[in-house]
Amino acid sequence: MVIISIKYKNMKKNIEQAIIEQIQKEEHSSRLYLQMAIWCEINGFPGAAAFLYKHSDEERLHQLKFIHFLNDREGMALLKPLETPQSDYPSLKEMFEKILEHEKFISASINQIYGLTLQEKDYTTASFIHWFINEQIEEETLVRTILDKMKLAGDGQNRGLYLIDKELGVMAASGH
Ligand code: OFO
Repeated sequence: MVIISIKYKNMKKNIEQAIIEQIQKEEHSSRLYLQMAIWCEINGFPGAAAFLYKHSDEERLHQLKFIHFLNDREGMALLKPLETPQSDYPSLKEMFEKILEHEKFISASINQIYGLTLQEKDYTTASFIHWFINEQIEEETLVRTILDKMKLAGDGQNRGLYLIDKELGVMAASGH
């Protein structure tokens, strides 16, 4: 306990705390998308499953990015308890609506940390957070594009749904 408290040299405690909470959110994101991938896999959407398994891995990398940054800045990353992710969805479209909602929540959280770094004049952490601000723009845009395609494909019904699933599989294979 004492050993940890003397290590706060590079980072204010409130920023460290905010990053620890973000580590928890990224870990939850990873598990949320993993559970969604499982739902897709057992409900006949292999393309969406591949897309979400991959996305789950990306969230885990985000979690690690925050962990390493905090440890490198002489803080200490801590893992916190996680809530059980939702395991059932009425439709693929509603699942993707949930993903967009979740990504907006994560964007707001990232922006809040950025605001805190400016308030505390911690420009090193502000610079690190920039990467996540851009990443969130990309993620939200990607999910909005998928939802738009679902609308164009007849609100994700029947053949439209099949084509969307196929496209998600192609996106997963090509690194999206
Ligand atoms: Fe970590 O980017 Fe999505 O949530």
